[in-house]
Amino acid sequence: MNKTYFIADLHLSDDTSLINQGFFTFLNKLQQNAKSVDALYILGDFFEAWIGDDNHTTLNQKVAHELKKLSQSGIKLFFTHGNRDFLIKKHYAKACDMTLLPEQTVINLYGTPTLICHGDELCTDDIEYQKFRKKSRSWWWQTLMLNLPLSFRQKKAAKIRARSKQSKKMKSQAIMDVNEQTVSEYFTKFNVSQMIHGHTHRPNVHTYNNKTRYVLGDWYTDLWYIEASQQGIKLISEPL
Ligand SMILES: [Mn+2]
Repeated sequence: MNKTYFIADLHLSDDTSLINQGFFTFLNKLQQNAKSVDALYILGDFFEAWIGDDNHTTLNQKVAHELKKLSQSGIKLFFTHGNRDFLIKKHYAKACDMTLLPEQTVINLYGTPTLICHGDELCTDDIEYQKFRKKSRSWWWQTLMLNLPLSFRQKKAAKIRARSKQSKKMKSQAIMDVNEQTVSEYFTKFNVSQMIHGHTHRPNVHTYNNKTRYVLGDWYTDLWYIEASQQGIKLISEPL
């Protein structure tokens, strides 16, 4: 029986060796079952930060190497940007042998049209964030950022990381949940009865009449993934 997998919010970085290792182990398991795995979808915030495809770190290159290996074993790879790694571009995607998806994509998941997205676009109660999101996804902002010297971007990222390390606990709680009105609008707009996303770090399965919304969890203490097949969808967590 063929399966499709979904993950999000791993927040990989040089400071997360346990998660990084857990991810490579996860990939290994998929690869061992490659014949029965159709695809892996990474729904954003895969990396804790991304400052440009020209920032070749040991971790970034190892991840690309492992993903490419997975792809070569016949598993299709897809990537939806998160609010932390939206600057991943074609160059890195090519190194990983993965397809970059638009921010919202409807896929045919074993016969059921399913909307997949990172999920930050559903958190419309956070007006400040939505303003930043709009700006940071525009071509002019991205061109401006990516044309800054790499060393400058690295210094800036290091500063942000130092600051966020101090407030890690507060930060993960501070992410707002989705706005249910927006969720309802997305179901209608994309004409789907099924939705899969991450971002909120509130893993759960929500049902509304005949519609279902699956929320992936982050990988801070356990790994979370969705396994979909003809039989249905399972939200699964395992210790890292
Ligand atoms: Mn996010």
